[in-house]
Amino acid sequence: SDRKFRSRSVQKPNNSVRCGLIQTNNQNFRFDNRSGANHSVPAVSQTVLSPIRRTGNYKPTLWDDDFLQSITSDYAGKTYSQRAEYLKEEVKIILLEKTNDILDQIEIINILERLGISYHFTEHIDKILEDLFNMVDEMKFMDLNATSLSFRLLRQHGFLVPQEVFVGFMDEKADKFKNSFQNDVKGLLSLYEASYLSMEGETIMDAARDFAIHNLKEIVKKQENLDKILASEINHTLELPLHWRMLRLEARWFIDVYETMHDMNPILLEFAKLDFNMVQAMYQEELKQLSRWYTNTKLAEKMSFARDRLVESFLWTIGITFEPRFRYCRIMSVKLIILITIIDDIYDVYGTLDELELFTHAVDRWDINALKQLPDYMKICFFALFNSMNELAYDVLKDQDFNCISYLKTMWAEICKSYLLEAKWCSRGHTPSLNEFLENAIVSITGPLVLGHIYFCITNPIKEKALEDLVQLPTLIRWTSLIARLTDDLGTSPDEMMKGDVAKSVQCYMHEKDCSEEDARKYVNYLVGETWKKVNKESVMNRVYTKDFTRATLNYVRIHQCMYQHGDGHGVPRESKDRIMSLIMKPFPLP
Ligand code: 0FV
Ligand code: MN
Ligand code: MN
Ligand code: MN
Ligand code: MN
Repeated sequence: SDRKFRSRSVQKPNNSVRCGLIQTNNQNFRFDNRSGANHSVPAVSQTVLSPIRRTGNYKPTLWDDDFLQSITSDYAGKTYSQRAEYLKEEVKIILLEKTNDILDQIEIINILERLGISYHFTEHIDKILEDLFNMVDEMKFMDLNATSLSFRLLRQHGFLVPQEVFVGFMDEKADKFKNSFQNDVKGLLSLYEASYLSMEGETIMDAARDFAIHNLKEIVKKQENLDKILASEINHTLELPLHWRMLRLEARWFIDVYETMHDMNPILLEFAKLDFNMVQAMYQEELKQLSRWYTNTKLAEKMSFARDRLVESFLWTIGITFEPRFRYCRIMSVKLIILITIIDDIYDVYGTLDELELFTHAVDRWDINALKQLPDYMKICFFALFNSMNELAYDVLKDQDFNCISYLKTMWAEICKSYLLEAKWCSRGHTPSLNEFLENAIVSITGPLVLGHIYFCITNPIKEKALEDLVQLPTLIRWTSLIARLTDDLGTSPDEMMKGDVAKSVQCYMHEKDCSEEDARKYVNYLVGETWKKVNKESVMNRVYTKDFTRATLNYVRIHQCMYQHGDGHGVPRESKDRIMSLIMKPFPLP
């Protein structure tokens, strides 16, 4: 009955290491072999003791400091800013003056968003979408593409347009879409993308998704003369819909697609490429600055057992906030993610249970005097954590006369407690029920910490109401953290099980239901889809947070789905190499 659980233990010879330690003086220490030459047994306090430690066997980074400092870009500085300003004005004229019909404006807004340049025109776009929302009754009478596109854009921008705008495309009972639309490729693609903006209980939207997926698959399969670009567009989005995609990477991909479209506008294309290159040059500067900081901390050198992932950490932060104005947020969040990565490895791989108790306690006290109780390798880490959090708190205090250190401290204490609980489960070989696991794992995924941290980085003025909400693990953060956890587990648990980590969502579900790994993965994927519906509702309904913050929470989910799309993009350097090259290193060639 416990087949999977047993096979888990068999695969992982290391799993029992923590339990097998000899207890001396309440420390998980054993006598090191090297001390075997001593004939008398020395007092425990002065012995060379060394715990048995596990290894993550992580691959070294692909991006060392010398390489990062050597990057140069033609698009840094002011060389191209005049051309960019000119193009930006031209795009504005296309959007506002040359296009009179609102549906044509919607099409352009869609292109601007997909090209990654809509952030230059947010006020104009919001105004147009407001006008569109005022004609929501007419949406029933548009064509399938226009209705779907309008629906998606409105919901993405926080307008609560009802699913009933689609009834005109369905049979009388409104339970199935009419067969007359089954070959409308453009309409189906738009309907498919729109269906990912659905909320729980919206059966019309469920029917829309089924109908679109089924027919798009048929079209790819049957139409031999289907346009190659269209076919690759369909396959691309069937793998992961637009609403779930990391914005920058999707823009990078779409710019190439757009270039080949027959109705492509060269002004839009040139502005998209130029802007991409200029933003990329800013990323490179940020990365150089961060690499200097990182090298100076000696964290990678001192923590050689842990993942050394500066550039990957930077990729996460581009996923969460990509716009140039969020530079400060990216810088501070990279530091945070590096610390999370190292501390996670301490709890999952390197530390002994007793050390982990000490570290958890030290973080809870948030007292630099706690350092003297910690083993040496933890001293560096705790100090770096202390400094980085204090740096953020200092900046917030300086700018806003508000001291947020107690919030940061509490969030970190919660993380360490959730990490410790997982380490204890792991050492006992305990596999909790999926719900018991997830209640803790939505904290241990660090969503509440990362998003709370980001709240302080991007919010000015900080609002008492939002803060009260934030500390209570509000639904927006619960659901986004849940998807993050589930996608992390889908991508990383195969390796984690080999290394003897605690059972993750997939394994907990297998254990609980006594089902195959394949079925468990299917169920976890299903949960991802259902939870997105809750996120969609939250992001439209909540009035507590700023648009910037709400967007960051959705982007936080998207970057998880990106990093774990084909495996472990954070732990395995080659998994993210192409993404890093195309987003951070390689500009678009321009004439
Ligand atoms: C966790 O990896 C980890 F370090 C991540 C996700 C990078 C940090 C990124 C953000 C916090 C945005 P791992 O799969 O080892 O995490 P678990 O929780 O499964 O040990
Ligand atoms: Mn881990
Ligand atoms: Mn962990
Ligand atoms: Mn059990
Ligand atoms: Mn993981």
